[in-house]
Amino acid sequence: MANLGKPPDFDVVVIGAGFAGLGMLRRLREENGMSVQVYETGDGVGGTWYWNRYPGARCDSESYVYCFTFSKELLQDWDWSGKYPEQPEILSYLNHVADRFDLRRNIQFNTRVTSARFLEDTSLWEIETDQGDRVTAQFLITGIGCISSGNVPDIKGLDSFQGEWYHTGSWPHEKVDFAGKRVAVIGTGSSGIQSIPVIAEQAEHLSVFQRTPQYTVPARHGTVDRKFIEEKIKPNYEEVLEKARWSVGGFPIDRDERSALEVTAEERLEAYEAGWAEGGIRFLGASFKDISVDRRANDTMSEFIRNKIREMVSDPETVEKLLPTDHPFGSKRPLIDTNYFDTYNRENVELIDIRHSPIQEITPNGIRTEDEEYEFDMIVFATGFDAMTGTYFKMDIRGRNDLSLKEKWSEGPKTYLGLQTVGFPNMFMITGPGSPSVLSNMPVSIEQHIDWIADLLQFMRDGDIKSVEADENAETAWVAHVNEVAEPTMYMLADSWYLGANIPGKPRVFMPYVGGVGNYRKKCNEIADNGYEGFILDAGRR
Ligand code: NA7
Repeated sequence: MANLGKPPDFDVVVIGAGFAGLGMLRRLREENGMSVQVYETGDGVGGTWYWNRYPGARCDSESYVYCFTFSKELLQDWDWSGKYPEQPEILSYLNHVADRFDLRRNIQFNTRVTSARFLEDTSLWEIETDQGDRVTAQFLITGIGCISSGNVPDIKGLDSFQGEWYHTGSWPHEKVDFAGKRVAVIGTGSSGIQSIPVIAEQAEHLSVFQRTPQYTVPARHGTVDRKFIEEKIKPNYEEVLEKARWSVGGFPIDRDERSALEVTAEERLEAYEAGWAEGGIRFLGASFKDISVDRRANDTMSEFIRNKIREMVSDPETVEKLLPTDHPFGSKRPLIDTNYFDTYNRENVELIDIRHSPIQEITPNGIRTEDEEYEFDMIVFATGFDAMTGTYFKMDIRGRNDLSLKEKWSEGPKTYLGLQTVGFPNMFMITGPGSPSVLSNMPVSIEQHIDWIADLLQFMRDGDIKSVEADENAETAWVAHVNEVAEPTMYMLADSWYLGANIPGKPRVFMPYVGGVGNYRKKCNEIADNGYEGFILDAGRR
């Protein structure tokens, strides 16, 4: 009770200094006039783009929509060099934002939040860090990313390996030299398919250990089309961005509103070929409306990609291993690549199918599968993340009645709108589970949450409201809705990290919201307009 009446150290503590944390800090400090403290584990800003420095790392969103939109000047001033932004350039951009808006003075780097506890007598959060900080704040906001806890699989013998090994998601800041080395890459998700072609060009020999074959689409990456940006984008930025905000995936592209099954085979092929030629998100986003919900429609696209693989890879045995036949296109995270399949035509690259001959152990000299032992100088784990919930569980977050978040979410995350979870008043998650998050162009979803949260905090301040907490019924209904919209989609037909299937023992629950960013934004806005329906606003505490 000692804290009663005492003001908190900060209005808000934000965890993380990636896109979400930087944007939240700026908005709350500059527009709400709040005191904000950000804690960041890394020694610089950037979040995902600080840690994922592996060769070939780049974003799958085209650069002109992978950015903050709060500043017209920033939008006009910043020039991306690539069609897709590459990791070093995104990191430079985020550093530029931090400097330009003087954000660093409220960020404490090299500091990991270890615990956060809701103090019921004062309705404040008490936050502790590994640097010995112990501070209070009225609000706790997580900007910790959805894919930020690396998954190094528990394979027997890793400690005995005498070569170098790395995980793509915590890549060293120093240059990793592949020259003259025999390298293994385990994993063929986004990080694998981006890094494999680059490593293949530098290493003496590269062995790719593949568990699940993938559908991947050429990115058609290159330098940015300046004419397009100067003539079509910059003069119309607000319009372009509005289109992205109300779209399905956060991109300003038009979807083909026809069914893949209502057109002739020739028309379908023509559409797929046109999309393939454009590449990347334009192939994925502009496809027929029923690819993600109708298996027969989906089969047409899945087979189209399989045929492309057959055309691109020359060795028939390798083709067989590469063909994805056990899951439909789009049921795992759609991938876009640069020279991925071509890489298997190189003399120094081999593909090892570990679905049929699983890895048994890592030995001092390499990797032993059921069939064979291979020798390596280096192993690259491109084995993904404990997505959506892993980073939350690394902290001891406790709400009312000392309930831990880990306990509350033991059967899978439960949230209202992916923004709050019952039992944890005054805590908000930016792109939390139950929101479009990873199924969308992240900055669009991040900024929507930032603005929505900041508006609510302002509403509370104006109304002298001390605490806000999602209502139990609202949360239950939202969780049911998230499941209901996911159920008929292709997403339920693969073992993916969206479902937690990549982490042994993790509950199989579809975590992001598949209803589309435009629909989701509309729901959030309506809820706010109705006085924050489904949230309990309490003026009484503190
Ligand atoms: P992903 O997409 O989770 O890919 C991880 C890959 O590693 C995938 O091919 C997995 O096979 C494979 N994997 C995972 N665990 C193992 C074990 N134990 N043994 C062998 N292979 C394994 O992670 P990424 O880093 O590539 O991408 C993450 C996201 O970042 C991406 O989707 C974008 O949003 C950006 P599986 O398919 O599970 O059989």
